[in-house]
Amino acid sequence: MIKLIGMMDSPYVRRVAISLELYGVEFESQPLSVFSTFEAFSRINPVVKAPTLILDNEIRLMDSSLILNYFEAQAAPERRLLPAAPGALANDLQTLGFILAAAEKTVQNVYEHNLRPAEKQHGSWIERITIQLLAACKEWNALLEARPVSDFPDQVAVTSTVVWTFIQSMIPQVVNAADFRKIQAIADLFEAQAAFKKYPFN
Ligand SMILES: N[C@@H](CCC(=O)N[C@@H](CS)C(=O)NCC(=O)O)C(=O)O
Repeated sequence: MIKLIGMMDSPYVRRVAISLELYGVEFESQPLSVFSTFEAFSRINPVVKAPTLILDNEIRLMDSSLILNYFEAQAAPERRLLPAAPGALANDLQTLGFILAAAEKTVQNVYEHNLRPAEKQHGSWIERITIQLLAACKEWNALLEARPVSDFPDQVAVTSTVVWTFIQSMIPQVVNAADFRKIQAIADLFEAQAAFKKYPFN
């Protein structure tokens, strides 16, 4: 059985889990932490990156977008989470790029505050990543506003929802939800769906 290693408090792990559910791919979730269970994680993947996905033939896939590429390529047309037409695909990849940049800047913010001792925190770096994070959220919100409204959970909906829930759980004081109403509305819509409830943020 395919194994997904990593915890659902990671937006990268959670986007893979929910996408696999939507693709109809069976997998076993192994919620190892890259911090508190570093040793156990490193026995599976010495690089200790979540998500790590182990295929039945023991091939280890890393990086959520690479993992999703693999499954998207073999999904039945009605289960695909990305559009096939180049124009629509470019639009969705553009949106995903801004969402994933916001996720990366949020992770950097959390690591800077939680892993680094207060006296070693770098103020101008925090300022820089905050500017980048808010810029990414602004583009992301505008791109969602320009999209047709749908309750079909495609890859933009999945990633937008899990990254927003992550940001609002970790650093709501940095990213004010009231400034990004479209992102919030999409998250409210999809967090209520079964696949998202099956793999909650925790
Ligand atoms: N671009 C990667 C990012 C994955 C990532 O940074 N995961 C974090 C957990 S949220 C991690 O593995 N952190 C431990 C580390 O980087 O050492 C992806 O999309 O999977």
